[in-house]
Amino acid sequence: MLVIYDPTHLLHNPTTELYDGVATPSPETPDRIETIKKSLEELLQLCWKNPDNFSDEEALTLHSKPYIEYLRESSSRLVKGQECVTSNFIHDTYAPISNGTWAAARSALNTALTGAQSLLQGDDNAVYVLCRPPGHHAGDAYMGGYCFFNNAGAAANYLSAHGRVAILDIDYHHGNGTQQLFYERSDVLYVSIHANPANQYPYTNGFEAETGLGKGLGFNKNIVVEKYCGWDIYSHAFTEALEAVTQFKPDYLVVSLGFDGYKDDPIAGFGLSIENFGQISSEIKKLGLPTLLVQEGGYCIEALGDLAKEIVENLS
Ligand code: OKP
Ligand code: ZN
Repeated sequence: MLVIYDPTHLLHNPTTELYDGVATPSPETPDRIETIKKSLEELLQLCWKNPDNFSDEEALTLHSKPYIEYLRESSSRLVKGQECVTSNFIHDTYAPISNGTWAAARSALNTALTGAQSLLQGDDNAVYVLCRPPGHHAGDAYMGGYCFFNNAGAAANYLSAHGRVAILDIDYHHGNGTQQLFYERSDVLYVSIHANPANQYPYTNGFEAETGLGKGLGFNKNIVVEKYCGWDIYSHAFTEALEAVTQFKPDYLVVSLGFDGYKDDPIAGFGLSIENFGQISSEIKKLGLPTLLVQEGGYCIEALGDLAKEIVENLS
């Protein structure tokens, strides 16, 4: 397996998010990716690559001009130590911008697009995009939930010029941004298994009645499970998700890979063990598709390295 990694992510280092108006430490920290990197470096079958530079025109096609300019300017305006979570371009209070945010979010797009390109070139049948900040809550003109640009969405859109693309989102939270970006498209399928939005973030989207619009009707599938549901229930939901992917007959698979379903995740958790993530991974391998793994959430720092290893070892 090939891994794409860029240390530029370190420039985005938020200290606090606003939770119910109160400044709270942010769990979306640089050591998430650094700990996964250290752990994967122990696996000898991996190849590592730094991302290529993609132009703004290539990388930012899914986002609106005013939103892009807002993020670029606000990020450059802030000085060290300053953070900002209020604007017209945010859907919650969980995406703190600081001086390094633009560079880091932009590099995450390069990382995802380099992964997509490597997959197209046939460098490997599975590529791991080890990026942050995550992306699946970012929509065309908004940030939120630690996300600024939609990395998996950009990769899927890039691949869609060469075939049918299925996005399988296994982060604990619904990827409302990804859903929005592809809601009226039939060439990219979005399938997500996530915690019930009636009581879990992002609250506003992710219900099973949301199935797409216009041409996209039938190409958005939300599968809802409850917090701490455990493997018995989760595995059924996962099988249902895989059936939807298979039925679509994609040429490429993009996995929004969140580790926050892990049982000890501090902000989430489906009650899944490290072995369960291995089972998920071997089922994905059985699909036999060129697969791009794009890192999303996962906040249990002590387990992230083992979770990533488990995914890689069962998919290689
Ligand atoms: C991002 B990703 C926690 C309130 C909600 C936002 C969660 C964003 C998750 N105190 N926090 O999908 O992992
Ligand atoms: Zn999540």
